Amino acid sequence: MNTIKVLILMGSASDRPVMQKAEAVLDDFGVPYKTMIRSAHRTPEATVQAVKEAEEAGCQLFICAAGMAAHLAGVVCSKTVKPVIGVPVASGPLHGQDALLSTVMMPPGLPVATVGINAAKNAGLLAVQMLAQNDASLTEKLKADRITQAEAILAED
Ligand code: RP5
Repeated sequence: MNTIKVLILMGSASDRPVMQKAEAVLDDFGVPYKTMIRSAHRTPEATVQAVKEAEEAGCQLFICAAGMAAHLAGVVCSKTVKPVIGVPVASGPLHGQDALLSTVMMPPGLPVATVGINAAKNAGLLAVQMLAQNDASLTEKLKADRITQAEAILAED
């Protein structure tokens, strides 16, 4: 695996349309990442292996997206002490309510920073904010992004 700062994992290829918004943010900020499809339930061993290989490649944090009984972020959290951001995906008959609770309600001692249902853009931005703690260039880009957002809202008057 080439050097990366973020590993994006998603439970199924069907999650990809949602997660492309996180990829777009990382692309915009110039953060090197890799995306893989790994499932807590369908490919548990391969999921653990992906975490191990990502850390060896320099990965600083994980973004994990899954729908329904969404245990991917929790399983990844159990295998690393790097930050894990969870994205509950609205797939299935409960429209992401199940994934939200499965992702956010971790037992004490194993935190997953959970964003809103399908909120992949925020997951990408939170990842950039975490990396910006040790990167002045990313900090400046984030400040510029906030100004751009404000200007866009005000321009809608
Ligand atoms: C979850 O089940 C996946 O993350 C996806 O959101 C959902 C449905 O998966 P597919 O049946 O589309 O593969 O594990």
